[in-house]
Amino acid sequence: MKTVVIFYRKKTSSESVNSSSIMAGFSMAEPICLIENGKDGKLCVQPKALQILEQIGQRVVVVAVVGFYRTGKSYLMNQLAGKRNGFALGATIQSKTKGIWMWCVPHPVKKDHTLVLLDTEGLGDVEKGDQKNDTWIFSLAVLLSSMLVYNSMGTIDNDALQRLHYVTELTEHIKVKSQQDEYEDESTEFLRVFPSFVWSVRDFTLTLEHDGKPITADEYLNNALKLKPGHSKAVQMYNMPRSCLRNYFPTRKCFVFDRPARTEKMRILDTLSDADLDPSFVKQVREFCCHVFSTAESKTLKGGVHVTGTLLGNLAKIYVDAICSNQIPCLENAVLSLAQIQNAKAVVQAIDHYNAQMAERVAYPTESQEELSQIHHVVEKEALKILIDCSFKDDDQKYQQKFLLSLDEMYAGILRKNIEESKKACESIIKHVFQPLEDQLGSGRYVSRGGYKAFCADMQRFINRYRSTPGKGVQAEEALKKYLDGKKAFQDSILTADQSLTEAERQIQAELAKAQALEQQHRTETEMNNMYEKLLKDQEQSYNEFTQQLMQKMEEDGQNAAKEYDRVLAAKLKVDALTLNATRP
Ligand SMILES: Nc1nc2c(ncn2[C@@H]2O[C@H](COP(=O)(O)OP(=O)(O)OP(=O)(O)O)[C@@H](O)[C@H]2O)c(=O)[nH]1
Ligand SMILES: [Mg+2]
Repeated sequence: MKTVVIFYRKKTSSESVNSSSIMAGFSMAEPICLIENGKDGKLCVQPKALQILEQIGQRVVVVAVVGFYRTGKSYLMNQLAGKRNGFALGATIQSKTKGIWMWCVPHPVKKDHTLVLLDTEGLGDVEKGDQKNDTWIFSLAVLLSSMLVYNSMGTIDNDALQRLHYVTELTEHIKVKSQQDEYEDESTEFLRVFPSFVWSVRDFTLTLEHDGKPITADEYLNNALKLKPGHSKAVQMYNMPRSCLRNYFPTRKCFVFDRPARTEKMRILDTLSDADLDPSFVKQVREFCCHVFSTAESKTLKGGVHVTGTLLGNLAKIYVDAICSNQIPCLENAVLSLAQIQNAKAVVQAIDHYNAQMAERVAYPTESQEELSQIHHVVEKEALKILIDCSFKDDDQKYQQKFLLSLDEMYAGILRKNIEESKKACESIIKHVFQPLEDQLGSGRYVSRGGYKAFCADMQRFINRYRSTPGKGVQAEEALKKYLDGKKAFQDSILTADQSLTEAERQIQAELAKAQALEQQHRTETEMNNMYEKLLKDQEQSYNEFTQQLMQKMEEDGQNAAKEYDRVLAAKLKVDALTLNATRP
């Protein structure tokens, strides 16, 4: 069982304490290049695309299309975006799309998700010369997507499957762990993170029948993936891509498409409306889109961590950086690097939110400590939510601790400011309220017979007026005490000079003045104690809030991990069952 360790620094003295950053979905008017495949053969993530992804705080469903060049991939992706134009099509025989292009649109079904469409460079272009990047493009599409659409022309025959050798090379181009145990079964790990698989067969001209009986497109695909018994080299060659597809992509679907239009219209396909297209093609495209929208899941990392647009951008960068430095992208390392980048960002976001909101909501000086504490708790709760929602895999709670320490410092600064502002406000109110008393003192009116009584009466009247004046803040009694202490010498000399009083009366008045000074001292202490008590309660409340949010997050993480476990288990069972069936004579 995992032990929950909660780091929280207890504060020592008075010094001590709109999820706006979770941005909504993003709709791009047109696609842009995410990963450039340069002429020098270097892959490079485009900063502009990263900037766009950075702004997407929503979870993403990532659909990537891969396949041979000039097979209508870009056209199909445009259909998913609900547009005729977008990803550029080419009407010539030369390949069009280069690198990996991205189009982020609001998900048409999952309202709080963004649909990220990735259109990739066609594989197998002989003109390109260097085929090395084909494998990387294929691997990146697998690594970044939650649904992979493999697009091909004609039929799913042995030729088509042999051309899909990229899938057999995936294990050479993707590492699960930084230090691989040689006996460990990688395919389970692949199941965790690999996308679901859709094979789209274009210009399909056959009839979906098997032994005279109609079959579905899925059955057509599964029949094509049947393994041959035996162990000869030829059988192994035959079985290899089929086994890989079965093992890595147990969730498979197949769609066949008729030719969209007559030859003369094909060159202007992107200008044609549905009415100009073959109705069966239009229907097939609709069914394909419905399937993608309803079944493509949001992209997750190991442990069921949901990927946002921001994370997706970082993920692309981490993988491409690894490839560029001649390393094999490693799933484990990617998650660790991603967590570091993301968690550091989450701390900054949470701190920024706290600072900005406190600046906006606190009117200095607050009337009471209670008022300031309440605002602090509301904002602190929001900031904690940002931190906890935006961070993941902070296993040693390094980032949470960092945030809590900053929060302590920020709140301490706010408390100091509130005290300072209160002092200033009190001084100004005292100056205004006690001005008539100061005038009388200046004129010497109280130095007379009966002057002491008049002084005391005036003083009490002004004290009452001061106490009922709002806007003084947390230092009201302290500031008053300071003022009254300053007047003590005047009060004594007025008392001494008042000839109307007998010695006994003077004694009584002196005792009374002492008692009043003591009462003021008591008020000041109470004011300070109340503030400290409130601050202690603040700490307790903060601690409880943090614990509660953390526990909730751990519960959610646990649920996500359990869901992932169930999904992987189901997928593994499916693979095993299909393998058993496939090898049956
Ligand atoms: N025969 C046929 N042509 C299509 C189909 N869909 C699109 N096209 C046409 O085929 C040409 C290439 O389409 P694209 O969508 O650019 O193909 P692509 O696979 O993205 O091509 P690359 O980016 O070069 O790999 C264009 O003229 C399209 O209009 C289809 O289903 N069948
Ligand atoms: Mg294309």
